[in-house]
Amino acid sequence: MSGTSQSALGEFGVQSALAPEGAGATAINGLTIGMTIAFGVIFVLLVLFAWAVLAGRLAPRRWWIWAGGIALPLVSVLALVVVSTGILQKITREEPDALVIEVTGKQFWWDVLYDPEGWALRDANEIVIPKGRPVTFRLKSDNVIHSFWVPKLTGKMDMIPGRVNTLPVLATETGRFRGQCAEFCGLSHPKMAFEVVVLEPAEFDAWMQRNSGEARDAARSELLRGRDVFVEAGCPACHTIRGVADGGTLGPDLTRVGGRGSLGAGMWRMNQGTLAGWIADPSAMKPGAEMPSYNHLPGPDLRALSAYLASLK
Ligand code: HEC
Ligand SMILES: [Cu+2]
Repeated sequence: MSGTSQSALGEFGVQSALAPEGAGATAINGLTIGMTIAFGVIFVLLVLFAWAVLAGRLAPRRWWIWAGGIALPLVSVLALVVVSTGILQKITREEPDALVIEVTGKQFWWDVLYDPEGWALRDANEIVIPKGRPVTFRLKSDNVIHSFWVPKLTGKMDMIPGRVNTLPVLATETGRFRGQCAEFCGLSHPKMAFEVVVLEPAEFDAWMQRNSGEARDAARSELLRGRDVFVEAGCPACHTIRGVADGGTLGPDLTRVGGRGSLGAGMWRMNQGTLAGWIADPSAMKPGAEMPSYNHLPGPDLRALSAYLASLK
């Protein structure tokens, strides 16, 4: 992350594998700490041993080679393989009744489809999940390889064109956790982040209910104007706002864009100002973004359009 004052989610710890809030990340963190301690102890013993020999307090023996050169590495590496394979199996085991969320890596954003065989609710760049309920992420890409990583929840998993990888997650705390694309995927790869929002199960159900319908109505005349500009300017070629313009999938779904915590896949705070800046010149905010700039829009239209998008919560 660039560390500029504009970064939406720069607080320390929102993206740290050492502060786990999910079952997978907790297991990985335990393994990391256990390994560090075990190999730290071996290292200290080795240093003491070498010191004793060099200082002439211990005479070298031939069997040391067998014990220290073969037996010890064999036993410790074997133990590591057994323990880490067990943990890997545990954290990649899928629950049959898990909520399935399909996430497709794009350049440079995330298409999100909740429960593809059921609700089939589409969203983008922010993923809401319930606490304490198993979730299976179904990870895809239709362009290059991306990697889906939310360090506080679990390990990372690649998104590979032509393949479907699954990643089970069990969040143990509520909160907002930052994720990041972890595989170089083009010019704005470092600007391809997202947030996972973990809610209490009842709040999650209410969230789903509230968001599964059409976009919020444009209540004021400025917002109505903004909605018209959205259609007239040709935005629906790439974007869907349910109930206003359906079908565009080349860009993120905008049905509840103003309700997201960040704009541009985890990059800027979401508000009318950043929205207007984005629409006028996306590639200034994100080099290589596959959206044309709309700097020819008259000022009042740009204001109405950004006010309308900000109102979609
Ligand atoms: C040619 C396709 C295309 C057109 C036309 C287009 N966009 Fe986009 N838009 C995109 C893509 C692709 C992205 C994602 C870019 C990224 O994050 O890398 C995007 C991102 C956005 C975002 C950020 C969404 C988010 O979740 O952060 C907003 C807001 C947006 N577009 C608004 C508009 C508006 C308003 C118009 C019309 C004036 C428009 N777009 C026209 C392709 C398009
Ligand atoms: Cu990527």
